[in-house]
Amino acid sequence: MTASPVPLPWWADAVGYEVYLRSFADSDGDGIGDLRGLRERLDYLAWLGVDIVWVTPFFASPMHDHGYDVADYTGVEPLFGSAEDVDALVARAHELGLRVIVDLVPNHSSSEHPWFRQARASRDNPCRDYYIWRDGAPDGGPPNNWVSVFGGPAWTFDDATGQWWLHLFLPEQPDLNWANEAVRAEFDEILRFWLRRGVDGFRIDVAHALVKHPDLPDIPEAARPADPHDIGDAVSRSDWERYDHPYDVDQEGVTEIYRRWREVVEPFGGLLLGEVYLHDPARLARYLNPQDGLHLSFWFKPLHIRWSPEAIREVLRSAVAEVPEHLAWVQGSHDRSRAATRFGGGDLGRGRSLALATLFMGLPGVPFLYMGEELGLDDVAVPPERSQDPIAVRHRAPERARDNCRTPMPWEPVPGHGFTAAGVEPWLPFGDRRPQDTVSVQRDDPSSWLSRWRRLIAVRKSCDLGAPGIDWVDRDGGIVAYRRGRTVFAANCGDASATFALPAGGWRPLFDSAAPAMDGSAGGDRAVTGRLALDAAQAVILQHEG
Ligand code: TEU
Repeated sequence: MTASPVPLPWWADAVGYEVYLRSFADSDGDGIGDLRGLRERLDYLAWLGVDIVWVTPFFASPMHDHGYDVADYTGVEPLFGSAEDVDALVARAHELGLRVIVDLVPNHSSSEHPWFRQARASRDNPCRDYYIWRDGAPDGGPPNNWVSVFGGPAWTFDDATGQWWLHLFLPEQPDLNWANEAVRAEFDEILRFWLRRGVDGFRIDVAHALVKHPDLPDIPEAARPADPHDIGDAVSRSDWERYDHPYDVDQEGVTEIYRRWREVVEPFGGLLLGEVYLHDPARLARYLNPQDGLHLSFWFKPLHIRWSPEAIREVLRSAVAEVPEHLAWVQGSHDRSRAATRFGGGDLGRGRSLALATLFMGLPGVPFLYMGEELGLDDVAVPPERSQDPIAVRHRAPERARDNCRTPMPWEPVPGHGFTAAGVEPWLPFGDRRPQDTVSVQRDDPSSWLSRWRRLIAVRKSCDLGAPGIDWVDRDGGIVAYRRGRTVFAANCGDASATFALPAGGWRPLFDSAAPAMDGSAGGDRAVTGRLALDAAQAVILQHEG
């Protein structure tokens, strides 16, 4: 008798899509995207071919960090809609075969959460220990030298109770104390609440930071050698990057929380996808134990590299080697400059972004798109007077502002861009989007970026990715390529045309990033053998014949 195979989880061959809710679709004409707007656009996502829709936070919030400051984990922010709108969203998504994952923010709450209000009321309030309070240093300064990710000290003094509270982000985002069992119990119930409402899982905000070293020691200045592949942008010159972080993030014990959550989500078949923002794949792997860890984590290194074959080879290979099967592959997010812009801007950047996506598609794990990536959208240069991001507004660091990648989706070439009603000023400007940037124009054009991305996703679905393991078949030079079972994925990540040797046999093109229409790849759909030539930024998927 042979053992029956372990069934694959529902996300095994999925493609994910991040919806930055404020900027996706505005149904009520207030200039801010909302849940009903998203529901009305779900058909588009189904048509595009994605399976998982990650929706950024829609919970009650004073919006100091645009919803990543949650004042009620089970209440819906009226700006985005109602609990019924969430139900309707999930129901419609499921009708279309889409899964919805919600954005859980467990590292910190809003300072307006009732827990924090009570915690602040007195030192002996039962909620005091939900947060991290300390006396100041002997000189009257903060308890230690920790810094906020957004800049400045990670501590704020509370006049009323004479102690400091810890916040790795804004002062309005006090860090929860995960050493407290009561906090753990609260979150078990929050997870169950949303699972019972029908959501399919969670994206877990700053999943690597929940546990802090109990002694809160000072952190040392960064001693890392410069990473030759790092993009070297404003982010890498921030307060946060000036330090190493041995005590404030990625502590022993954080994975215990996810072990507990696995038990909570398992009866519902829920997905746990961590925002584990660590650039060391070996550290990341610790969160992804198949038995009791997170099911998936994003791998963010591709958002921090310069465009070069060496950098791409390194970020893909190092992660695949350490964490097969459990990575969510991303090249964009609502926190970073858009991929097309980072990779050179305009058609150059768009082509490179599509080439990288082609490489993502055959790797073990789940590729995710950031809203608008499929249109090849560049950043919008949001003028300083329109800045919304607290990094720009509070910390006066416009060069690090995240607004440029968060502007509204251009759906149609009409006033309001199909995002909002004509004449409504959206919360962030549309910028100078052209008709050919919009969904409706690209949808009708088989040679558009959107059409190519859609074909790419369809090809991923059609090829057999069941084969375990991948073989890197590139040698050197500009081409990055690997073979998975009967399929080869290859991209020219260099600046000039290049050729590479295909593995033995005939190879039939399934996808060609440079081809304007289906099946019109460089070699037609005839099988190719021997050496294959690819232009700079051209990417292909080929299947072995026979
Ligand atoms: O971002 C997390 C974040 O900023 C960190 O992971 C950071 O990039 C890293 O530690 C630097 O090394 C999430 C959300 O995506 C973002 O929009 C929120 O502002 C933030 O958390 C706070 O909730």
